[in-house]
Amino acid sequence: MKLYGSYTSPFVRHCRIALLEGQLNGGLECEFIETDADSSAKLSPMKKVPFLQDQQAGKDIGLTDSASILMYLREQSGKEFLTDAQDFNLFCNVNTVLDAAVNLFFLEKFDQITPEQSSYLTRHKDRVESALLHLNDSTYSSQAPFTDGELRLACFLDWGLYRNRINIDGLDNLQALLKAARSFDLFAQTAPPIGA
Ligand SMILES: N[C@@H](CCC(=O)N[C@@H](CS)C(=O)NCC(=O)O)C(=O)O
Repeated sequence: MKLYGSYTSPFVRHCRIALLEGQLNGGLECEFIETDADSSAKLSPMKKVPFLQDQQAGKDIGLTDSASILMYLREQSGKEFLTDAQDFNLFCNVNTVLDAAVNLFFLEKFDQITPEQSSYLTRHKDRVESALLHLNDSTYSSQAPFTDGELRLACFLDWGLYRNRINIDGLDNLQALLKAARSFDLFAQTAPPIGA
């Protein structure tokens, strides 16, 4: 099995955590292959990371979204994935916010387009801000094990701070979750590299 991705993507990070968990608990055999935007454009029809290929034991499985990859990695490790509607809702909401924040990031980085130049990007920016306030209205686990909704949220928060895309000052429940996640060894081991 091969998991392709970058060391900075929050979507990939969540999959890398599930992969490490599977390797520790059940001997999951999967190689992580670092992949840049040029390669992902050639190797995945979605032109995004992560993607996964499994050609072990006569299989020919190609997965091109972090959600299906997580489901597959959890299945292969004998674990459940998103069985609770509220946690699933959290996972979906964080994906919505991440898509908005990642779009804002790439448009600014590659095309120098900012929300000041686009009413739809302003809506994306407002979405990120209102979602953070909303997500702060809940409390989260204070230590591992974390749910997949919580892991996705922690991956988003850490990426948002790493890329200077969010401010969580005063958002105590989000700060508490991030602090707790950072003391979970697999979350710490998958932190984005400084300066990338
Ligand atoms: N829905 C996808 C989103 C993945 C995604 O947006 N990945 C970003 C990196 S953080 C990417 O590869 N972007 C490249 C592009 O947009 O061209 C998933 O969950 O896997």
